[in-house]
Amino acid sequence: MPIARAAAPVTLEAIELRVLQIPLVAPFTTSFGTETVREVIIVRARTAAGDGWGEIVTQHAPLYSSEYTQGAWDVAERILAPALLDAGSIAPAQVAPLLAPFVGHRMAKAGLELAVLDAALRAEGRGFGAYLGAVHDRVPSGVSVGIQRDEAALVDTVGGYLDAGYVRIKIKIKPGRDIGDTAAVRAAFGAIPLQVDANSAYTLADADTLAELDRFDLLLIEQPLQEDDLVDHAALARALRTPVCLDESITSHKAAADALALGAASVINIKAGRVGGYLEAVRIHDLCAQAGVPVWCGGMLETGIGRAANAALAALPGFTLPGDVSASDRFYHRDIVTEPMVLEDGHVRVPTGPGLGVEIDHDALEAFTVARAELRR
Ligand code: OSB
Ligand code: MG
Repeated sequence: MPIARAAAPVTLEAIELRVLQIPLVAPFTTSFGTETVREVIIVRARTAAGDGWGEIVTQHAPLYSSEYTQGAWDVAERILAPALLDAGSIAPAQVAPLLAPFVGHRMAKAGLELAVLDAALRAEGRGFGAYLGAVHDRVPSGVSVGIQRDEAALVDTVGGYLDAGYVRIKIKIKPGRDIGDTAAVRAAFGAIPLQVDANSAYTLADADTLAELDRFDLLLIEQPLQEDDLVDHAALARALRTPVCLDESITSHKAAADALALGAASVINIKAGRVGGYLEAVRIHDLCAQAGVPVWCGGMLETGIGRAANAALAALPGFTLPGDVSASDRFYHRDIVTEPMVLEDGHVRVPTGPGLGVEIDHDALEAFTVARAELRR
C-alpha cells in the first residue's frame, strides 16, 4: 500500500530559535573529540493552528561534519527561517524545495522542516510515525558507546548497557583504540550484536589494520574513511569481510545512490539531520529497501524532540538493524520533554500522539536555554 506522505499547509506566524546547553550524564568521546555538554538548537514553529517543534542537531564545533551550532544559528536566523516566513502558508513537503537554493546547511534545514511537520501533523491530529509509514509500535534499541579510558573501563561501561537491556552495542574506535578495544568486548561478552564506528579516523593505508577486525564477526564498520572518500570506501569494502556502513558520507538521496552504485557501502546509517530532513531520510530508506540494502537509524544525541522523531523513522520496514535510538537517560539526567523515552525490554516505543507525540517540559527548556531569537512574519 503506498504511503500518502502529504499534510496540509500551515500558516507560519513566527519561528523561535533557541540554543540549549544540556549536561551529559557522562563525557562522550569519539575519534574527533569529547563532549560533556550537548549544545543544540531547538526550533519552535508558531502557526495559526498551534506550535510545532524541531531540533537542529549540530554540535558546538564542526568536527563530525562542516555544520556547527553558531553557523546553523546564523543561517537559520538570517536566511532559512525568513524564507519560510516569507512563504506564509507552507506544507511540510514544500519546505525542502523552498530551501533547496541555499547550498548545504542540511541540519539547519532538517530542524526547520521538522518543526513545520510537527505543527502540520498536530493540527490534523496525526502522528509522525503513521505519517512516515511506521510498521512497528516499538523499535529495538542499540547504544553508541564512546571511547573509554582503557579496555577495562570499556568492558565495564558496555556491561552496564547490556544489563540495562540494549540489544546492540556500537563502540567508537580510532587508531590505537580499535583491535584491542574490540577484542576486549568480544572476550567479555561473547557473541553479542556488536559494531564499530570510526568517524572517519582512518585512510586506505590502514586497510591491513581494519582487516584485523574481520575476525570479530562485527555487524559492520561505520565510516572508516573521510566523508568524500567514496572510491576509497569501495576499495576498502573489497578488502574487508566486515560490511562497510556509511554515515558521514551519506548527505543526500543522491549520495546514497552513488555510494551503492560504487560498492562503497553495503549498509547505510540514516540520520535525518545529516541528509536535510526526515522526508529525505525516508527517500533514502525507500531507495535502500528497493535495493535490498539494510539501513538503521543513527543518532546525534537528540533531545526528546528528535528522539521521538527518530523512533518513528526507525519503525519503517526497511530499518532492519537496531538503531542508535537509545533511552533519554543514556545521555541526559533531565530532558526537555515531559515523558522522556525509556527502555522497555530492549526497545523504545514509537510515540502515537499528534505530531511527534511528545510534550515540551517548558521549565526544562527554559533552564537549558542560553540564547533565544524570535523571527516574525
Ligand atoms: O557517528 O553516529 C555517530 C553522535 C554524534 C555525532 C556522530 C555520531 C554520534 C553517535 C551517537 O554515535 C549516537 C546517539 O545519538 O546515540
Ligand atoms: Mg557514525
